[in-house]
Amino acid sequence: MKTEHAPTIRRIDYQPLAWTVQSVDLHFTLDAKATVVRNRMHCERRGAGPLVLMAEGLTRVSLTVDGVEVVETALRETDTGLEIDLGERDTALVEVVTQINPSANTELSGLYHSGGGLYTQCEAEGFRRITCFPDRPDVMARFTVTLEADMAAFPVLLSNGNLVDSGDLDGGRHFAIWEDPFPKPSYLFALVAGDLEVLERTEKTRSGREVLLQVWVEDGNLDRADHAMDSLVHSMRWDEKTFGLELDLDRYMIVAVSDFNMGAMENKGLNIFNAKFVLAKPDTATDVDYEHIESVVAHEYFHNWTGNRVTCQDWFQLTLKEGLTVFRDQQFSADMLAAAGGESARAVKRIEDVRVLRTAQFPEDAGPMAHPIRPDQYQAIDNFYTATVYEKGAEVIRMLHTLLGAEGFRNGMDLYFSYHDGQAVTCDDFVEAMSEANGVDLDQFMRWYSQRGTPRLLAEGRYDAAARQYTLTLTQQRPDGDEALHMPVALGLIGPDGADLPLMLAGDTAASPTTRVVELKDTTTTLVFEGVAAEPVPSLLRGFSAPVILELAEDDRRLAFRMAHDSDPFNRWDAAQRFMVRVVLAMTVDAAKGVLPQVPDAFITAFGALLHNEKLDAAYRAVALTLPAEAYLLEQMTPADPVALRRALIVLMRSIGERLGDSWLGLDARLSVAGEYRYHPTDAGRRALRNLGQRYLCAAGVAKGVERALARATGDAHMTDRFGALAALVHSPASAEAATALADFERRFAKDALVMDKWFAIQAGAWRWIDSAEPALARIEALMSHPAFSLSNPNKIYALFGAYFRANPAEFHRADGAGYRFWADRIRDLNKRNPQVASRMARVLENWRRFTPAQQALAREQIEALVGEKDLSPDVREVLEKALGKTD
Ligand code: B3K
Ligand code: ZN
Repeated sequence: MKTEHAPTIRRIDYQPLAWTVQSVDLHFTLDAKATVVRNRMHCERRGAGPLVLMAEGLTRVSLTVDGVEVVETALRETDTGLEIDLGERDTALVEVVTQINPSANTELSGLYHSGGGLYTQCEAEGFRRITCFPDRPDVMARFTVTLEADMAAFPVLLSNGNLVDSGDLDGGRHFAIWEDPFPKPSYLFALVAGDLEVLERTEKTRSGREVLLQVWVEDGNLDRADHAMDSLVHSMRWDEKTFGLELDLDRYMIVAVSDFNMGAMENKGLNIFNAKFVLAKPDTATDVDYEHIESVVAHEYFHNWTGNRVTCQDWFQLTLKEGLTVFRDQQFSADMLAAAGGESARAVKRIEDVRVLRTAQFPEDAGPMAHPIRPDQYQAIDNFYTATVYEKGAEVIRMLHTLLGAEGFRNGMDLYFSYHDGQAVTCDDFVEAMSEANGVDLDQFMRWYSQRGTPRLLAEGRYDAAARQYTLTLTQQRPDGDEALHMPVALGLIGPDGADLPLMLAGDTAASPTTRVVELKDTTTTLVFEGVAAEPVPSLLRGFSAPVILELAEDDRRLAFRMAHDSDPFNRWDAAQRFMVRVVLAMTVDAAKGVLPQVPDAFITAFGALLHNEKLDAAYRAVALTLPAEAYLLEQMTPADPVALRRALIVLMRSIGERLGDSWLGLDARLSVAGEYRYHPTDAGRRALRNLGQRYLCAAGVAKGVERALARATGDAHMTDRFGALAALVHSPASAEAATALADFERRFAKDALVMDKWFAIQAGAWRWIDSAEPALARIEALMSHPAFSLSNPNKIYALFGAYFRANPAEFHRADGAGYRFWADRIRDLNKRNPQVASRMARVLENWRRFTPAQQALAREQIEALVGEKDLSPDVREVLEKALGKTD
């Protein structure tokens, strides 16, 4: 592990390398403890200078150039690897042999051992932990890979591309040779060796080519692979239809592995997945798991074009592939949902995506890690796989889609591929293709790539009855005083009867439809709507057309009106969220003063009206009646006081459960879904609303609700119902029933690692509904010695520690600072094992300055103690120093 203070890498310093690699032959003699890698690179000169190879933690066995050992004088060891002076040559065959120990690789970057098998993770800089190589995305080479291993230990041998040969060797060994026909950067290299089972399907691509699709899983999991396979086929079809993009290989493989740092990885033709985003069957996976699997499978598949065929010049351009691919997977999921569940299901998807943006990205963009979607500098690139690069990046692409229209966007994509297929390019190249294909100037739009912080949009409306005019003034406010942004604002005006008004701006010859997209380019824009017969209620930023914070003064009456009438389903949901935020914040002020918070009648009435509106789909009602996430609410408080917020939320949830108890109980019976479980948005929506109702009923301690939840949690329900009921009990004062349900769940699933992750997470996130309840921290400390828990498995870390730090703010930010001390101990330990995971966990306290002075002092003490330690990984150090304001 590198322990030095890492240097800052800057975007403006980008230089192409003097040497590139045309083709590479890799030969692996695989072994869990001592794998030997022989790497033959055919290198070609592109400019003046030595051959630069990156290397990390490798034992080098030999190094030759054109068959001759490299003399010491031609070799320079550097902080990141080595440089070889190749004299006057223009081409060179460089061969390097290294030895590595996959079992000792606890960082899970490079080649590592998991559950008896060997797996790789190379993005961003893992390949240099396998062999010496110019490990940068702008070096694209053709790979041939030979894998050789013991047949009994590693019966399956996989790598990128097509299998060209395989066979037996002496001594119970065997080999496989894989050839990837497409040049690729080293971060897309992958290999898998293990005892795996496969689900296979052959499909024809749109042009009639037959392709073999495979989902590889550990022994015993074959009955959980169908949904991933279906999702893959749907993704293929969608990309053919929407973007004319076809699978370019004869074989496409997905492999599920239990130990994995993130969600999944788009290695060319050999995607490696965290098992939780592959494995599902009704008894073990919830509707939400099914939904996530579909979108992650799609995301990795879509990378094959946006990321693999056209990749990034350097890691600063990460959003080029990530923002675009997230946008593509969001559109795919929305289309899939709409095809099965109608347009309302599409709106629900948009709402979920914006919820993620607001809870994860907005706080990031307001804290010490704030960065533009294309950052200008970093110390550890793994710290920049962020919500900003991914989710805000996707919003930026979505704005292009809105500004150019679906057809214009498609034309831009076509042009992008026609110019850049097979290249490593920049975000400018992408936006230029969009601009050229549409004859639209997007220079100002590029500012989205360089400004950090969430812009605010201040809106003010004025109605002039005599002139029948409505004047709307929209003012952009940018955090760093940056220049004005180019953004689309979709808006409508709602008449007093609740119906949208036709929109007519000065200069229009005819009224436009009821939602109109206005392009803002200036700091202030004034719009004058003509012929407005009565004072309208504005509905702004429909569909969340730009990633900004909209500030518009609306009283309770207006919010209730929009909750009832806004024709834009996103804004209708948003009106409910705004009402909830206002109510919760007012209640929190009382809670902080020790006054018992009161829930206003007007709120319960508006909430109940949505609940009772049978014209709205169940899925939509479920999202509309879900309270905003605590992380999002804390963002609206200064100082943030999680304990007072929690007190307010407990009162609010109880009150919703009590005052609407009969309605929830009635719905519970009406929403039951008959027949076998199927993953379908309509069914899932009914289950979601029923589970939400259960949460409110149990929170209020409604006896019938608790009884039903206990029966469901311990009966023979599928996982969506079982877990929904368990969650309702754990998040309630019914502690005896919760304990019974938790014990039942543990008994059933003790051997099922993925299901046990849910069991750990629900307990780590448990609120204290009654004073006598055990604090979450005590429970977590006890669970660390549970036989199903493991400190070397990232999913377990995220389940037990991540859920506590992120999803349980009131318990984590305890007044005695015990939560922070626990956090610091976990970071110390994880830093040694797995810096990427440690750094993700370290980030949970980056916004420590937002909390009360007493909490700030306690948090600062722990952060400073950690920063003072000398063996901190660059990943963790960068995060903590930024948190303290030591680097920018
Ligand atoms: N591209 C990978 C992320 C790799 C993260 C490396 N620390 C997964 C994805 O976005 O599809
Ligand atoms: Zn991605």
